[in-house]
Amino acid sequence: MGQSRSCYQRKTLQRTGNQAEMKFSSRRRKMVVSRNESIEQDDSSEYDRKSEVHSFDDSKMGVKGLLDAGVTKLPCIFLHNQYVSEKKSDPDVTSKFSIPVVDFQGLGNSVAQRADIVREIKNACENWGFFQIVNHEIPSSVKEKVLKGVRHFHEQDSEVKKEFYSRDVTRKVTYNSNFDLLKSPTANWRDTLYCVMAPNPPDPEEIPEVCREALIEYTKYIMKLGITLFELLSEALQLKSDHLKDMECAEGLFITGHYYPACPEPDLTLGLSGHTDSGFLTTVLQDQIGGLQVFHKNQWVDVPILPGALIVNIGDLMQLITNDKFKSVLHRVLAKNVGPRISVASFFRMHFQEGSESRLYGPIKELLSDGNPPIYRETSRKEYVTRLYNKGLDGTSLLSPFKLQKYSKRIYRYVSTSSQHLTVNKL
Ligand SMILES: O=C(O)CCC(=O)C(=O)O
Repeated sequence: MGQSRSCYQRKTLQRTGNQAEMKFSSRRRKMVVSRNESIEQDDSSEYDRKSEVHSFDDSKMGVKGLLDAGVTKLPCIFLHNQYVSEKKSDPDVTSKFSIPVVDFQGLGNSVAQRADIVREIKNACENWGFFQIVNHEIPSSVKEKVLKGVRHFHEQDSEVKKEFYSRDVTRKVTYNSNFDLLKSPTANWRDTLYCVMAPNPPDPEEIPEVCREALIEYTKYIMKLGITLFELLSEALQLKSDHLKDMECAEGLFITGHYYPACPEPDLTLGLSGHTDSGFLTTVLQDQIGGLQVFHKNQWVDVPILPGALIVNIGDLMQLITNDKFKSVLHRVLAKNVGPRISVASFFRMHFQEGSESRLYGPIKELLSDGNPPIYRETSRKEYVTRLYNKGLDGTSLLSPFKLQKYSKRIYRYVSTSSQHLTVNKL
C-alpha cells in the first residue's frame, strides 16, 4: 500500500482539552499537534512529512499523547509502506523454529552443569544471536516493579513527562518518541524512557520519581547478571572467564523503558523497526503482550512469552570482537491492538564517557589464526559511539564501516520484498 493512498479517506480529528470533535474527510490527512495539547488533523493541505514530524516532536506528547487525544487512524508519519504486508506471525514458522531457552538452575552446582550451560549459550550465540534464560537470580518482585515503574512514567501527567523530553544524547535521563524520529523514513508506534545507568549513573534525583527506586534496584541485578553472562560467553569462546569483563564489556549500561500503546491500526505500522543492537549484549524484560520477533533463516520468528524469563541477545560490537563467531541478529516488535506493551531493554554498551574515549576494540587476538584472519579493523570507543548516534533504524548494519575491504562483500543490507519475508542483500 502506497503512502499517499493510505493517507486518503481517513477520519480526521480535532481535539482541544477534553472536548473531542470528530470530522470525516475523504482528502489527505495532515496532523498538527500544537503545544497547547490540541491535535488537529487538517485535511486541507498536502502531506508534508517534515513538518508533521516536527509538530509531533515539538508537542512532546509521544504516541501515548496521540492515543489519549482520541486518534483512531494512524497519522501518515507512522505508516510503514514496506513491512505491512509481510509482518504477520506465521504459525508454521513458529512451530518449526524455537528460540533457545537456557536454564540457569544449577549454574554454580557442578563443573559439568556449568559446561552444559556454556555449550547451550555457545550454540545459541552462533546460530540464533538470541536466547531466553530462566531461573536467573532476578526476583519476580524486582522485574514486576521495574515494568510497573516504566508504565507509571509513561502514564503520568504529560506536563511532568515533558520535562524529560529531549534528543540530547549527552543527557543521562531522557524520554522521547522514536530516538531516530528526525532521520528515519517512518516512525514507530512507541515511546521510550532512556537512562544511562553505568559506569557513571545519574544523580538519583535526575531519574523520574515514579520509577527511580525500581530502576536503581533493577540495575543492580542486571549488572550482576551481566558479569555472569560475560563470564559464560568468555568460556563459550574458550577464553579465560574474565576475558570479556576485563575488556570492559560489562562497564556501560544503558536502560530503555519502552511503552508500546495499543495501536488502532496495527497492520499499518511497527512498534519497533527491524534492527540489530549496537553494543556488546542486551537483555530484554517483556510483559505478557508479546510482539518481539527475531529474523532467523530468512523468517520472522516470534519470541514466546515465558513467565519470569529474560531475553538475551548479541550486539554488533560483540560480533565485531568475536570476528563474526557470535551473531548480532535483526529483530523487531510488531504493533498490536492491545496494550500498552512494556519492555525494559538493558544494553551493555559504550556511550560518551569521560576519559576512555580512545580505548580500541577489534577482533580478540586469541580468536584469530591463519584460518580465521580479522574481518574487522579496530575502532575507538569515540568513533563507534559517534557512528551509533548518527545512525537511525535504517536497516543497515553498524558494522559496515569497520569491515576490512576484502570482506566488505559480506556487508549486508536488509531489504523488503513483496513476498512474505525479508531478504538480505549484499551491499
Ligand atoms: O521491546 C522489545 O521487546 C525489544 C526492544 C529492542 O529490541 C530494543 O530496544 O532494541
